This record gives sequence, structure tokens and C-alpha cells, in this order.
Amino acid sequence: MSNTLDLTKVKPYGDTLNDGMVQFSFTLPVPHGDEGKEAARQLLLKMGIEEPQVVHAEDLGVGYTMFTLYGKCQHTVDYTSIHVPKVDVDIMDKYGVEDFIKENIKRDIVIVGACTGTDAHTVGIDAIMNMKGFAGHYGLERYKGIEAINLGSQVPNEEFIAKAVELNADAIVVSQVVTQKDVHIKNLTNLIELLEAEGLRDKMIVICGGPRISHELAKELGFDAGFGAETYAEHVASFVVNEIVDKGRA
Ligand code: B12
Repeated sequence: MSNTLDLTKVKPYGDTLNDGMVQFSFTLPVPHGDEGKEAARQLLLKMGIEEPQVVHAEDLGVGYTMFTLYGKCQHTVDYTSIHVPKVDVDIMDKYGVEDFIKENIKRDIVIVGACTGTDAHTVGIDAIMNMKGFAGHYGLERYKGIEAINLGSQVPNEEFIAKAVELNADAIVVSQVVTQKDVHIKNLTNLIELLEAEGLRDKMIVICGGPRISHELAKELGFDAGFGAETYAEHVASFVVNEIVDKGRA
């Protein structure tokens, strides 16, 4: 085992560089006991993990057990060949965005946001939209030159679009947190289809975000941009104001 860093052959490490150590956590529908631990261990061997060890097993009751295991990963990845599509814009801070609006757009812009469909998670969209913001980054409501309207969660796509039209929105921003059974894909696709059917798709900037949203996925689904975990209001604001100018909508 080499203990020098080679970015073309990256693997996890725990104690010593390149030792391959990985932690797993999962639940099996089996009772708590030695047979269950052995089942968990064998599963890791089948995944190609070397020297698997069960370090914790928790009885979840009624025939279910949760396991934590350690083991050694044999595989490596070439970090130098990785390319992840990202939103291509220089991020400005709040004051930079405000100056940009004053100089280049010369009017207030309107951004309407919601968490749509059956998704009831409000914290993500609030982090972007609300005055207080998130992790020390103020939300869009606090930006001079931005009128930010947060419709909350479980907003049907039809209602979301109607409100955006009523408010003459420059941009609509949608949050999707629940991804079980690909519900987010269905809901986001439905939003784009409705916008297209009403001839609105090219009249506003359409953005989605959430912990399992990538820019690549968003583009595939017909959005202008997608933002994942660790997004702050200034990321969205920088993208929106640049798009308004680039698309001649100032
Ligand atoms: C709080 C919470 C709840 C609360 C929500 C309360 C509320 N008012 O929001 C309650 C208890 C109601 C809840 C319910 C459910 N939840 Co829940 N919940 C969570 C939890 C613990 C935290 C989510 C959160 O607030 N994160 C903090 C915010 C700030 O992070 P964020 O959403 O990722 O947002 C950031 C970025 O993603 C991005 N972003 C987000 N939206 C947008 C939008 C735009 C436009 C942009 C630019 C960026 C952006 O910016 C944000 C800031 O950086 C997560 C687990 C976790 N630790 O993440 C589970 C979790 C999301 N919930 C989950 C589930 C399954 C549910 C339920 C279905 C459970 C159930 N069986 O009833 C229900 C769903 C109800 C429904 N109809 O939607 C799963 C989702 C799994 C999946 N892959 O789909 C999770 C991951 C838990 C888990 N591990 O299983 N939940």
C-alpha cells in the first residue's frame, strides 16, 4: 500500500493514506443477533469490500436490525479526469448583486419561489428566499432591487405558475427535497410542460434546487439552472441578474 498521494488513483482513507477504509450503515430485515451480523458482513464481501467488520448492531425491534460496518475499498478513481457541469457564473455577494441591478437592470426584479407538489419541506426554499437567509447568508427578501415572494410548500404547479404570471416574475425558483420514487423528476417535468403549454417557458428564468438536485439534472429537465446542497441566496441572485442582462430582459 503506497502512502503517497496520486490524484489519478484516489481511494478513501481512515488511519493511513490509501488504506481504503470505508464506513457503511444500513438496515436488514432480520432479527438482532450473530446470524444478522454475519449476513451484514457477507453483504460487504459481495460488494467487494475487504476485511469487513461489524462495529455496531442496533435492534430496531420487530425483526429489523441496523448495522454499522467498516471495511477496505479496493477501487480507485482518477480525480484528474472528473468534470462536473456547474452553473457558469461569477458569484457576487449581496452588495455586488445590488450594484449590478442598479447599474445594469435599473428596475426591481421579481423572483417567485416555492416548494411544489406534495413536498412539504420549507427550510430549503426559506434559506434562499427569506430575509434571515441561512448560515450567515441573507436571503433574497433582504436584497435591494429584488422583490422576493415565497409561496411556501406544497404549492401545486398550476398555482405557482399563475402567481408568477400575476406578479410578472423575472424568475421562478422551485425547491424539491423529497426524491422518493423520483417524485421530484415527475413534478419538475410537469412544471416545464405546463410552462411550455402556456407559452411561458421562454418568458422567465426557471431554476430548481434541493439537496439531490444537480445543474446537470436541471438542464436535462429543461431548467435554466439547478443548485444543490450548500447553495446560498447570492448564488441564485448572481445567476438570475446575469441571465436577465444576457437575455436582453433588463
Ligand atoms: C426537517 C425535515 C422534515 C420536516 C420538514 C419541516 C419543514 N417545515 O420543512 C418534516 C418532519 C415535516 C418532514 C417530513 C417528511 N420528510 Co423530511 N426531512 C427533514 C430533514 C431532517 C431536514 C431537511 C432540512 O430542513 N434541511 C435543511 C435545508 C437548509 O437544507 P436543504 O433543504 O437541502 O436546502 C439547501 C439546498 O438543498 C438548497 N436548496 C433547497 N431548495 C432550494 C431551492 C432553490 C431554488 C435553490 C436555488 C436551492 C435550494 O439550498 C438550501 C440551503 O443551502 C431531512 C434530512 C436531512 N438531514 O436533510 C429529512 C428528509 C428530507 N425527509 C425525508 C422524508 C422521506 C420525509 C417524509 C416523506 C417522511 C414521511 N414518511 O412522512 C415527510 C415528507 C412530507 C412531505 N409531504 O413532503 C427524507 C427524504 C428522502 C428522499 N430521498 O426523498 C429525508 C432526506 C430524511 C431521510 N434521510 O430519509 N421532514
